[in-house]
Amino acid sequence: MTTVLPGAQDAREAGFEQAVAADERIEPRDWMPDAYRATLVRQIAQHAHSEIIGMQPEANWITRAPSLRRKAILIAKVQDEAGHGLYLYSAAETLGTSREELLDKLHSGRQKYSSIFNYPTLTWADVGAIGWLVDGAAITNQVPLCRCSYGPYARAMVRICKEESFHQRQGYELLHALSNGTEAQHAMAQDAVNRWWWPSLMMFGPPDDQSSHSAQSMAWKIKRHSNDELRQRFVDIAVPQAESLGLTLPDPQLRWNEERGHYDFGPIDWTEFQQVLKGNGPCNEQRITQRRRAHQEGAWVREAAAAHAAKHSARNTEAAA
Ligand code: BYC
Repeated sequence: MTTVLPGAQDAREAGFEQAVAADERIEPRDWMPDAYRATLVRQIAQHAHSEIIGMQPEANWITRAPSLRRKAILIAKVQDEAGHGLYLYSAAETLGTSREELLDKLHSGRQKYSSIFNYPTLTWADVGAIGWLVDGAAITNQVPLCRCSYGPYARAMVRICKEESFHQRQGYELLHALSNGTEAQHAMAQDAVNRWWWPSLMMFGPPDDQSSHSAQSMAWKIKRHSNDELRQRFVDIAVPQAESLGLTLPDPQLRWNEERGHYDFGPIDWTEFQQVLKGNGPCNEQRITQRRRAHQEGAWVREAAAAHAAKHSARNTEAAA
C-alpha cells in the first residue's frame, strides 16, 4: 500500500491545478483527481463509441454507391471512422481502463454514444448530409479538443480533425453535385438536409443551463467552449455554405442578427433529444444489436491476433535469451 504523507495529497492537487492553469498538458503518469480521470474516461469512451457506431449509417450505402469513385471514397471514410475509434480507445486506456471494459459498457447500455447515429440513412444524399453537417458539427466541436488539458486525448484529436475535415469536404462536394444535378437529385439533397439539420444541432449537447458537466469540464480545460457557443459557431458557418450549395436550412426563424453578429435560429426540440438518449430514437435498437453482433462475429479475429502476438513475443524472448 502506498502511504501518502500528510500534506502530500494537497501538494499533488496544487501541482495539478497549477499545470492546468498554466495550460500544460496532463500526462498519464501525472497525478490527477479521480473525478478528472472519470470525466475523461466518460467523454473519451462516448466519443470512441460514437466513431464505431457512426460507421453503420454510412456503411449502409457502400454497396449502393452510384459510382466506383464514390464507393472508394465512402469505404475510405468508413475505415477512417474505425481508425478514430482505435485512437480514442487507446487514449482512454492510458487512464487505466481497458477496451474490453469500455465495449462491455457500450453493449450493456452503461455508456452512451452520440445521439446523431440513431437516425436512418434513407437515400444516397444522406451520405452527403452526414459529411457536410455531421462531420461539420464534429469538427466544430472537436478542433478545441486538440487543446484539451489531457495529452493523449488532445494528440489523438489532431489527427482525427485532419481526417474529419476531409470528410466534411467530401460531403459538401457530394451534395453540391446533387444540388446542381437533375430536379430529382436536387430534391433528394434538400430532403436529406431537412432531416439531418436539427439532429446535427443536438450533437453539441443540451443547452448550457442544462449541461451537467460543462462547468467542471471547462474549469479543467477538457472542454474549451460551452455547448451553446459551439452550436452557434456551427450555425454561423453552415448558413453561408447552405446558400452556396443552393439548399435551404429547415428553420423559418434563421436570420442574421446584426446586433449579436450571429445568426438567430429557432428552438431545438429537446424532448426528441432526450427520447433518443433514452433509447427511443428511430434506430437505437438496430445500431446496438448490430454492434453486439459485429463484436461476437469478430471474436475469432481478436483471438487470432492475440495468439499471433503471443507467438511473436515468445519468439522474441527466445531470440533474446
Ligand atoms: N449524444 O453535461 P453535458 C463523431 C449527454 S461525432 C448523446 O453537456 P458533456 C463522428 C452527456 O454525455 C460525435 N449524449 O455533457 C462524426 C451527458 O450524459 P452522461 C461524438 C449526449 O460531456 C462523423 C448529458 O448528455 N463526438 O464521433 O459536458 C462520423 C449531459 O450533457 C450528447 C464527441 O463525443 C449527444 N449528442 O458535453 C463518425 C465529442 N450530448 O454522460 C463519427 C466529444 C450530451 O452524464 N464529446 N450528451 O450520462 C464532447 O465534446 C462532449 O462530451 C459533448 C457533451 C459536447 C458531446
